[in-house]
Amino acid sequence: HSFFTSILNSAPPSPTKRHNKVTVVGAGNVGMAVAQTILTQDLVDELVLVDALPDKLRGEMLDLQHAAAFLPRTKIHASTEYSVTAGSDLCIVTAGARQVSGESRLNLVQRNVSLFRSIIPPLVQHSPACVILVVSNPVDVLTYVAWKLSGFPANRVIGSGTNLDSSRFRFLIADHLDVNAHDVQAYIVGEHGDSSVALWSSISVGGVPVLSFLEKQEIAYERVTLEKIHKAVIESADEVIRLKGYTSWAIGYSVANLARSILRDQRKVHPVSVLAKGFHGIHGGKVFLSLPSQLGRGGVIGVTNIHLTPKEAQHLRDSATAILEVQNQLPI
Ligand code: 6V0
Repeated sequence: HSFFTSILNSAPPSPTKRHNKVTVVGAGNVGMAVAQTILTQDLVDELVLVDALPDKLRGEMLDLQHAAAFLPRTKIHASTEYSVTAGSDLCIVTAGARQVSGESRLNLVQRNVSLFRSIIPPLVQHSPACVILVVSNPVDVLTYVAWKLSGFPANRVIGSGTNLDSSRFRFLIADHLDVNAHDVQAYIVGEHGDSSVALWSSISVGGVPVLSFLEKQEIAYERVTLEKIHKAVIESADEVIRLKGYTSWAIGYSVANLARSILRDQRKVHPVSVLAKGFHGIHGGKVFLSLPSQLGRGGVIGVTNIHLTPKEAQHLRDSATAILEVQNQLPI
């Protein structure tokens, strides 16, 4: 029995639309914010949740499935077993020990490396052609760890990096100037963390380069304001964690935005963590950090040839050194 009667004598042709499947590992605050943002944006046909806690996982799956009447049609699965992830186009890793207030992201690393040993190999086994997007912190080091454990080419392993920091930066500049954050172009690159680098020369509002505008108007004090804004960006994760215990909405939207660029082959430029060896004088070790990169179906298409002042390039190399110091202590 069927509710519908076919108007054809034979079975209808199967749809030719590309089938998108995304896996989110870690059904915690961040994973669920990512999952629900992806669902509302109609990005995927199948969404898979994986976590180590079966009850929490099933609860989250049912809660999302019960919203089916209000959401674009998406098949939602959840399991502690990785076989359910088979054939994913994109695997987003948010599992991890959470950063506690006052703890630096780099301190989290040892706790999360061993987790990754149980997560990355099965993901790769079941989805050998996927793009891996790492969100767990410290994101730059863990993106390197995921790359090493996966054996994937570097274009298919990406860290969410400073995509979120740049969004916070754009919001604060927009708020300060009372303009729309969409019209603010501004990049934070380098480490997602204390040593991140604000590219002052990249800031423009509605196509007007902000620094040269301020210089021409001789508004010197604004430079100090912008520096304060960068400091506020660095401190903002800690502030949210102190106030509500974790961060979730902004990282959820930020990661869904990356997922859209990848799955829909948008070729948009995002500051994300990529293999940075050879860029801007970064030598001496394979390090992942954020650089404005073009994203599409295959992952990273290329890194933008941004112009850095000698000071900015030095800050970027310092950021690379800070990440490498931690990385070099890892048994990987
Ligand atoms: P959370 O709410 O504690 O969720 C973590 C989830 O991971 C839990 O549900 C765990 O059960 C699960 N988990 C633990 N071990 C495993 C395992 N072996 N396999 C599968 N699942 C497992 O943490 P929250 O969601 O708040 O944060 C997750 C990670 O994201 C942390 O490392 C954060 O520091 C990081 N963030 C990264 C951001 C970024 O910009 N890159 C931003 C915010 C948080």
